[in-house]
Amino acid sequence: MLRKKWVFWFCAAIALLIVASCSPPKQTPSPSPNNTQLKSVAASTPLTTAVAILTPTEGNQVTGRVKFTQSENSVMITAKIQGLQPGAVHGWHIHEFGDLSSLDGKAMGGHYNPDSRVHGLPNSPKRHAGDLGNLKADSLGEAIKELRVDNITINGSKNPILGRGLILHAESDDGGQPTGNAGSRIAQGVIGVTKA
Ligand SMILES: [Cu+2]
Ligand SMILES: [Zn+2]
Repeated sequence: MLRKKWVFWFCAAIALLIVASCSPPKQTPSPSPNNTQLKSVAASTPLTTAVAILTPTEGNQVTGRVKFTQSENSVMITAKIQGLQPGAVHGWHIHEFGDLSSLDGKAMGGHYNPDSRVHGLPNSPKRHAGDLGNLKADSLGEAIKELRVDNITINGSKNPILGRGLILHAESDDGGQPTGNAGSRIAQGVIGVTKA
């Protein structure tokens, strides 16, 4: 009787050992910072910065960099543009599409206008979300502009601009309808994700 019990417990112990040794080793996922970053963007984690690099449309020489910085209730837009005529005033807007495929900038579509408003200058509360008004070149043909707006977000729920287009026009924006009479498109860029 005592011997039978001993045999039973011995076999049970062996069986347990076999099961334990056969279970697969636990896999620890290898951390990948790049993947994490890409997933965050896809899941619309709020971004704090975005950038548009302006390149000249056909027949023009204007280049520039426009940075967007998100704070709680507004976006600061900082532009540095080169290759303009000294003293010239140029309209600029966020346009509907981030599509660079047209040499004249027309693939960018019309002004970004998700609220179905009329055109206006930044001092007007009733304007297209993409209406940024004008910037002015200095005596060297360079324009540096800072503008804070509260009607857009980089990729939040209020009029997100990520992936849209940025257009610089040949003429000034006079605030008139339908699009400010700012003339042809001399530079274009896509608003994209940037490091910081
Ligand atoms: Cu425009
Ligand atoms: Zn407009």
